[in-house]
Amino acid sequence: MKKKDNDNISLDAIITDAERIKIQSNYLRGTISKDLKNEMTNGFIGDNFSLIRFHGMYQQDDRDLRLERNQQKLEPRHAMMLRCRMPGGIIEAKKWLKIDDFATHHTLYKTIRLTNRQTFQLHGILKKDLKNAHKMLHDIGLDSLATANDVNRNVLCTSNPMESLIHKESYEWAKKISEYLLPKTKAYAEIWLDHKKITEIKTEKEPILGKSYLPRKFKTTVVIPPYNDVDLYANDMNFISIVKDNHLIGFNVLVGGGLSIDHGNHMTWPFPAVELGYISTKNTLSVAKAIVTTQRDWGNRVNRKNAKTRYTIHNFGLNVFKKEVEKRANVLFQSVHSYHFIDRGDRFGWIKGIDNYWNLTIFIQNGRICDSKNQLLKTGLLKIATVHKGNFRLTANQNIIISEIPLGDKNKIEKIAIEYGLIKHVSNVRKNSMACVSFPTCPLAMAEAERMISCFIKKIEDLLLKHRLEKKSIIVRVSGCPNGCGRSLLAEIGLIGKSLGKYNLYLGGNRIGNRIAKIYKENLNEKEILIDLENIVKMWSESEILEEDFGDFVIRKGIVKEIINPINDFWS
Ligand code: SRM
Ligand code: SF4
Repeated sequence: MKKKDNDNISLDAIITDAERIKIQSNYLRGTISKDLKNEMTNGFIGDNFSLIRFHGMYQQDDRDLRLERNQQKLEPRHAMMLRCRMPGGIIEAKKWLKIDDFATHHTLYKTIRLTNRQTFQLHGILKKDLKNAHKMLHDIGLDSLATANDVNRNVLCTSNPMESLIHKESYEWAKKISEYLLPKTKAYAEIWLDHKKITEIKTEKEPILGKSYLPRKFKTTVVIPPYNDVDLYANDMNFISIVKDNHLIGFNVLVGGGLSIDHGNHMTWPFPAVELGYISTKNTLSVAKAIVTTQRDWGNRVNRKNAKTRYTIHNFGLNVFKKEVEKRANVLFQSVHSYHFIDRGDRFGWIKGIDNYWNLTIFIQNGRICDSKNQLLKTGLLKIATVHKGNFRLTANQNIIISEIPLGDKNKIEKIAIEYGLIKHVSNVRKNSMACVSFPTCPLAMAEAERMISCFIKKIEDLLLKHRLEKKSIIVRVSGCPNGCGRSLLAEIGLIGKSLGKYNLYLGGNRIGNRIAKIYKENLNEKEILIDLENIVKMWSESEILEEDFGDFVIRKGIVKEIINPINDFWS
């Protein structure tokens, strides 16, 4: 008889260390508490290095300092990145004061980084300050549970300040799904909030995730057409809001999106999420549970490169996957209701909601909130947070919306925004740009992303100006490695880092975000990329079709081949 050690897997089947760590973690506790007291190192040791991720932290070191410290025979400068959980990206403005204060006084970089999953990260927290970081979050009703590792991550929801009533209903679902799929272990509260002593816990259960949690990270969105500003096609599980008589009646459910690849590894491929069918809202949680548990039980636990939902669907077939979900949820999917998307970008400047409140969307270059000589972004947002009674909404494009501003406060907020340089002219191409964090904190970075994109976009702006296309927009995205956090494979121009200063250039994503970009050339430096882009942009400026988007143009002209089925077309 094989020994069963957990809800989903037998010990002899455990091949990867990642699986062993989860199973032996005592529901994510490991020895993190003990490790926290170890003053010999600023890092975490053994399994705890991975386990702290389930609690929303990554151990990192500053890669700019690595060599120097190594030469001095010093330990790398370990510090943690903490990622908050914030479904739909909404936070009361007054809570920002504490986040800003913590970032300023207790992190090495003194910045706040908005991510493309509607939350923020604090980089550079020393081990000794970690508990205070969690307590700070707890004091303002937040946490960082399940923002990393093999669980359902921060649930996204279209930012959409205009359709405020539908947004409210959809947002409530994003929160419900997030709570429902959270790990139920008390480990987070015990370790970080001192709720009780950690003892041997025999009775704890993870009814949805199981003791071995999910095979891999899992990502969920709730989307309100026609704005795909959450990039739903990159996510494992998606609920597209269907509205009748101004009320949310149900969702079209799409599954199996994901973007990461391995350079040269044809067993990995990106895939846009595909339709399962329509469900009414009352079935939302049972369908969410059925999808997650099917992926939990059927997902690949041997090879993490093929462990995400898209590979499970590929291995079993979409119909088999769908039937299993229907069986587990006791629901039959109906045909999808019609929906269409027009764009993925944020709508900058002032927008009035149908609730008569005003919303101000502010562009943040790649989500980094800091003060610079041109713009006092961090101070400006802090000033707004001190007077604004409504919310901040973080967008999945790494921007921020000052939302729910009553007419009477509009001038006051605008005055601050202008005074601190928060409102300024930004070109369309810049507004639609995105870069992942990459150097110096990301351990997986192969090339610069965040630190190069602003100058790179300036060069694209110049190029567009030269060809009288300065009002045009192109979605340009950069990722420092093929994990593709900057969602480059859904860009019209996507760069993916290969090595320092070198990128693979991908072209041909579309505006609504459901077409994967195709490789154009490999291993180019910035100069070479710009020479190629100049030629293509020139052709675009001479195009016989005036309003054609750049991504559609490169495909129509055969500059890259359209990817119809990524499994066959991506590497061919
Ligand atoms: Fe990501 C790993 C940053 C969105 C695919 N990602 C990482 C880590 C944690 C590196 C690591 O494992 O040590 C990066 C931390 C860098 C740092 O210093 O902060 C990192 N990912 C980010 C963020 C901050 C990029 C950003 O600039 O906004 C995004 C955080 C989102 C959040 O709040 O949760 C982020 N990552 C994404 C996305 C885009 C998305 O989710 O819409 C993707 C591609 C979509 C997908 O999942 O397919 C993405 N990140 C990855 C992967 C590849 C996963 C895979 O399927 O193989 C890794 C590596 C891994 O998990 O092994 C990764
Ligand atoms: Fe790091 Fe690569 Fe993700 Fe960029 S794409 S943040 S370099 S893991």
